[in-house]
Amino acid sequence: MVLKKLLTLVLLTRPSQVLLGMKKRGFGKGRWNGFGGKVEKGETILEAAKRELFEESSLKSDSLTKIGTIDFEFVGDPQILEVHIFTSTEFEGEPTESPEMRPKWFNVEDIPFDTMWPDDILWFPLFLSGTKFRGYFLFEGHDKFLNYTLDEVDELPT
Ligand code: 8OG
Repeated sequence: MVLKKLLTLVLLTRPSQVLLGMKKRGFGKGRWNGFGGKVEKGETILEAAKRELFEESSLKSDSLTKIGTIDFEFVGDPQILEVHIFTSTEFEGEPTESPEMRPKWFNVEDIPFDTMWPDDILWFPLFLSGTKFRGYFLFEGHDKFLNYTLDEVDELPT
């Protein structure tokens, strides 16, 4: 049986820049990433994306658009992480440090891929060009993936 855990990830942009946060604790600690986390019982994926964005950055967005979905499998772990990735250029508030994340705007040419999840360098160009995508990565540990698929798609399931 395949166990799936639903997660969200929000990547906000402004012209030529993307907002990332330095993850201060837990899964992915020490890596720059978008804002997100687990979908809780009783909420939709979109509701979870908005909630996690606000909890981790103090920003609110009512216009999140889904840009991609990636399944992550880890060797030896039966649970697959299904990460739903959203983006928006519209949001309210000031990015504010939280116990989980320290936000910072990056120019798109200075995205710190060396201190991000290793798969990100492959799909960020799709996200930055507004191309929807579906991906799968098989990780061994947290620093290396063994194989992957990444496909552009016209539509993404909600
Ligand atoms: O609640 P928690 O912080 O554990 O959620 C994990 C976050 O990390 C969630 O937003 C999904 C995201 N995430 C992964 N794997 C990867 C990955 O390979 N790349 C990026 N950019 N984000 C990831 O779980």
